[in-house]
Amino acid sequence: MRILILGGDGYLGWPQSLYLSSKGHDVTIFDNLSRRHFDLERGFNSLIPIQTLHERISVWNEVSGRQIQVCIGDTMDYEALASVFRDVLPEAVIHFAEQRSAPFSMIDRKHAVFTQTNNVVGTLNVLYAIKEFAPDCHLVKLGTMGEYGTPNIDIEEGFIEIHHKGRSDVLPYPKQPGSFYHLCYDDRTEVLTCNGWKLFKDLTDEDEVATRQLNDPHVVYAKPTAHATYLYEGPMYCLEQRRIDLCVTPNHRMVTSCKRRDGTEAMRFEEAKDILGKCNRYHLTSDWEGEERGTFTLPAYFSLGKGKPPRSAIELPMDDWLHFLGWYLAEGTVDGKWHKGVPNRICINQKIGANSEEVHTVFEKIAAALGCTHSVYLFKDRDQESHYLFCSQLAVYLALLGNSLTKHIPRELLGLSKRQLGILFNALMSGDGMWMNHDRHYGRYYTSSKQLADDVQELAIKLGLSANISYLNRAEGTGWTKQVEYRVNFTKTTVFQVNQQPDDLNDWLEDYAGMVYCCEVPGDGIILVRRNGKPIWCGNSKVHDSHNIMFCCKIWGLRATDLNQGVVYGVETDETTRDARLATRFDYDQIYGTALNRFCAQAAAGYPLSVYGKGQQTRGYINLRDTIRCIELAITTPPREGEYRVFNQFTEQFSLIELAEMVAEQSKHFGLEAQIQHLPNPRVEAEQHYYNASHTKLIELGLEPHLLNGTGLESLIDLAIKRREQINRNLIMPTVNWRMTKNEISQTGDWPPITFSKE
Ligand code: NAD
Ligand code: USQ
Repeated sequence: MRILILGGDGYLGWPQSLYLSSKGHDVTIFDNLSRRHFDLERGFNSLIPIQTLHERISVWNEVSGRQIQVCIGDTMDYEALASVFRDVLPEAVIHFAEQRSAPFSMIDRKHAVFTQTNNVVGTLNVLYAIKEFAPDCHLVKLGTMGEYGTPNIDIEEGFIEIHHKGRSDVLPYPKQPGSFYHLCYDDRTEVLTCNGWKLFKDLTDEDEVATRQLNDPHVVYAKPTAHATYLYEGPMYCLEQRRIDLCVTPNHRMVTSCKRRDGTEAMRFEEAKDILGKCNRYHLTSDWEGEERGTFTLPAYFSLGKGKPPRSAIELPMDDWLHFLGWYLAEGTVDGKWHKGVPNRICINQKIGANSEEVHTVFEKIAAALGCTHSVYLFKDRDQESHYLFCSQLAVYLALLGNSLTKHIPRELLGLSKRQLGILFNALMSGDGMWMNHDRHYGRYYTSSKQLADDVQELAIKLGLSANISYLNRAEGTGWTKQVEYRVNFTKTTVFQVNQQPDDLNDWLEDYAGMVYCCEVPGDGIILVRRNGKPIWCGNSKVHDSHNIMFCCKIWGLRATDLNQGVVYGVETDETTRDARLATRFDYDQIYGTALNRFCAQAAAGYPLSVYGKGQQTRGYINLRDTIRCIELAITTPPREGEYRVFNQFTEQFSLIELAEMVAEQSKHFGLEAQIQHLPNPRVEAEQHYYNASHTKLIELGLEPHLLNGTGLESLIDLAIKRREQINRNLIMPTVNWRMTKNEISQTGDWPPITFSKE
């Protein structure tokens, strides 16, 4: 059989290539060598030295007499992929070519975006290449048991039978996409971007959208990895309440909140149609870090007046500037003797009273920094005072921030730290706001400018408040009072419960025909959307490889096997042991090392075994030898045309603590006293949970599992002991924390240096 192995230079892909070549198949490897590149860039290494890909291939040819073809290329590069498909015309494609490390994807936004783009777009290209050049070939895709998470029910093998209202069906477990982009918002929904609120249809490639994670409330802007726009005709789930307004497709992923026993709230995903008519709770607030900046630069100014020298840019202390700007945006105007349309006076009128001293001080500070005049005029009869600054450079800049109908906060200031945004917000509130209850941060901000209302809402959200916008159309007024008035209402309320009365429900299904939109973002796939001025954190269309593969089988009649594989351990196969130069990788580091390989290396090197948290996390495990056999079983019994099938590829399940205890026990045979150390868990995951996953289909096809008995484990520990001098202790400690949006893969030697007794 002609077999194309994507990612054939990796931990699994290499032994798979050797195995299938030894069985007489014509194997071609396609790999971009990105895994090796990561090692070179970061100073990481496989504990067992691995040869270059070309060296490996020639050694294989030497020991077996068989030829493996190689093509260096990237699945993201469709031309390269198309060319290998054209040359090979594969009958089976085995797809290992993904960024597969969970800690790697959690380093920061860049790594998360890379992972999703590489994996999702790469797989889409593979699907298109199959359709275009080899529509009859069988795609075997390496997925992961992790896709199922840890639900509180048995995990079935890909599909689950659902009985609902007297009817039943077998549906994908646990998701059921109907198209590439099937979870979307209507055409009136906006999304918060780094350039402000935008309708989905107006999003450009430059826009980053506001995201957060289920367990991390920090707002982070991220570039969508995909945009979705399509025509939709069918029911929409609508929810309308004082604080929430949504209209989404019924299978949209909503983010609801539920109370834990200890009174804290946990966010979770639920499909819109499943929450219809229920009293759901929603998490409204988030957190923000932003950037502290010491100064604001007032741009240089070139006067049109005769003989006046240009004035260079002026640095103003940022805190003073924000204080002043808040007052200006709320109450200020620019005017004065206009020379050729140039204003030269900034004015604030306000009632004499509690704020007088504050305004005086802030004007004095800005006047001193600019070297201009500040004068105050008191209208004693009206209880009013006017503050004036005479400075064309400042007046021209402020004029650019709009008039009463168009005023706005300069975009770059909305990226400042929470503390500095607080200064701006308080000044705005002192000018045009009203506190109903200051302690509870319950208040309102009034403005005639729609943009300023949007900006103040964003400010409030970044300060951890929930905020929505309502407006009053004073059509019956005259002059300026005829204007629309926007009101930003905010509170500290974090969680909001929608109460449902049987005769007055807040949500319903409504027929819809029109465009629906969404975008895909890294991480948990949560974005901040707004409809009718009411923002809410909500799920996005998180359509991944499996969904795309299933969809392509349906629409194009492709045949595919999705292998949801557990954690793989071990390094030896009958082929890799034929020559030391044919070895596959053995990763023990914090990024690519998986638990059991790490524990064996740690035991060999005299480190404590690094169990994250309680250690009751249970996963499915499989020996490397079984992995390659399972894939052979899959390709020799291909699915029929249009069939998408799923196998759960693991042979045993263990909790981490069980694994660590097994390694500690086996290590005793080598005279080692391995200690188990419970480290604070760097990941966000259930540490104690129900886990019962089905895995019978591969056994039915003839798999005879190599179980993790004493000898298998012993040989792994033995191998690690033989190489323990090469273990780099700086690579072991985990430094990627799921709760943080920026992590360093720092090489830390927090653990004591190893001392080996001379044998
Ligand atoms: P690996 O990182 O060792 O190998 C992946 C290979 O793919 C590397 O050689 C890399 O250079 C290549 N690659 C990555 N992106 C590519 C791209 N865009 N174009 C071309 N080549 C690319 O990983 P692995 O452990 O061999 O895992 C392979 C697959 O098996 C992954 O999809 C992973 O999710 C899955 N899997 C692995 C395990 C495990 O424990 N190792 C468990 C379950 C599932
Ligand atoms: N863990 C520890 N200590 C360690 C390393 C990990 O306690 O030193 C814990 C983790 O917190 C997690 C469990 O061990 O609970 C498994 O972690 P892992 O790093 O061994 O494996 P994982 O991140 O799940 O990923 C690996 C592969 C990935 C594949 C997945 C299959 O890297 O490509 O998708 O196994 S599965 O876990 O079934 O989803």
